[in-house]
Amino acid sequence: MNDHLAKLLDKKGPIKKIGVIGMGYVGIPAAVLFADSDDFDLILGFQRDSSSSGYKIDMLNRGESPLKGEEPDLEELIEKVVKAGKFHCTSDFSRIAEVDAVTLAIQTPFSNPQELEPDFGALIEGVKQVGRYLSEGTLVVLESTITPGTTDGLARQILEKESGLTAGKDFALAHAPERVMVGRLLRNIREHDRIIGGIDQPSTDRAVELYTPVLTTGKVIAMTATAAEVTKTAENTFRDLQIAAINQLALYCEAMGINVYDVRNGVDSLKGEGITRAVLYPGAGVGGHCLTKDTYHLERGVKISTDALDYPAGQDSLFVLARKVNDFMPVHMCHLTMDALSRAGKNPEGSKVAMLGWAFINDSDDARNPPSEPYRDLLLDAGCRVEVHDPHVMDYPGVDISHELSEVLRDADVLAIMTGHSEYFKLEASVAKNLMCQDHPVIVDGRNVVEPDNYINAGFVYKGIGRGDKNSHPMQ
Ligand code: SAJ
Repeated sequence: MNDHLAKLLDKKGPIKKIGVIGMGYVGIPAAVLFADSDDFDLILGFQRDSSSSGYKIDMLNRGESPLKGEEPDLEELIEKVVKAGKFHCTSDFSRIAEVDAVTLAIQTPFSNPQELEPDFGALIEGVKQVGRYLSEGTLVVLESTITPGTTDGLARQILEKESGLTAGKDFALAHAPERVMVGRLLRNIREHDRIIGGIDQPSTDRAVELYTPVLTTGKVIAMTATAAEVTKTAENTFRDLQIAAINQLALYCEAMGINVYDVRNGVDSLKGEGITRAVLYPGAGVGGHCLTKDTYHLERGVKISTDALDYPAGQDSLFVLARKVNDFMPVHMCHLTMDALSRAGKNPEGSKVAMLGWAFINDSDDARNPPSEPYRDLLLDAGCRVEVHDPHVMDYPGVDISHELSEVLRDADVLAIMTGHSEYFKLEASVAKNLMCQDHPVIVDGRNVVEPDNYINAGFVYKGIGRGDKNSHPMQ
């Protein structure tokens, strides 16, 4: 089979026309970087003409970027390749028949965040479209983050069923996971090493041919398709694990009455050949669209594996336990809040909590799966009144988000910092105390934003994640 495919690809010659499906944060920069390469003649960006995102088609064909936020050089590059006739966006998926290679960059959001089950619906629809118009000798590449086993399993089955062709014989199939971050899309594609995994060697080689021209400092790291899927999910699983390790240590330090940041600095000081310690930062929780789901992609992948998993059998893996530690942190924030209210002689019922920060990450408006949401839910369950401030998030379903910090702080019993937005580092204890207008207001610092003594000396009841050295301070 491989020989047949290798001969077919050889006969077809170098990749000249590429299709990119999904004109989003991943697809648009990928498409215009392909278009900017002299190795390729034409890039077609495929976008469903739906009510929610069909507007992107005309915008892109006018050389404009439909993406929000600052993306250095992206708008200029779109305009350049459109003017040069190297890139065109279309909703006519039948034109997939024209291309030598097609990549799919379609989001796999949660269908149910509580169940952490991904919704592969849009991706499956995209794969079906490719299958319908797939021609012999074409390379198909999945860029979305997917459960290990999907490329060589579900995607392969759909493509073969829809096209009547055989993967690894009539067409090449690979996975090349995206590793882009908002604000640095073009730079990440050019400079990050690119994991590329085919279902067989000819597929891997063909995918390496596709991506090599857009890499500047990034290198190709070739492997099998399933290894590529595991790499992508594991790199985020490992980050989540590292964060869980320091969160667990922060809870230990609170219990032992010491400062986790002293310990962190100490552990981090151990450096030298090969003795690294990836000590990250404790906080009020882990949100976002990557770390909250990729562990469960990996877990599902190993569950459908063929050989028996030797450990763990029937209990949480280390990785799932890490997820549970990180998901406990908003609960811990609530415990700290309740303890502090009790020290201040207040009943949670009716107490006003000023929540500072809704976004899942500092100085961003990205509010996907924010730890602030479970924290707020717990406060409401305890009978608290909650007002939320965030300088960047404009709106969020079911939550009023204020942009007036002084209004949110006014007459509040508790000031709780959930996101480390730069604005909060400038807040003075005296200003907060005057606005809160309490003898002993409470501050719960979830992101190590404030200097504890500034607030303790101003009469606050202070609680901070990992601050066992301060959390039982004498009242001023
Ligand atoms: N967080 C901590 N402590 C830390 C670091 C992060 O509590 O030391 C929390 C953040 O507050 C946030 C969550 O974890 O709630 C996720 O933060 P993140 O910095 O990992 O940001 P993400 O979720 O956008 O992760 C993305 C990932 N990139 C891709 O999937 C392409 C991840 O692989 C990158 O490592 C990460 O960006 C990055 O380093 O910027």
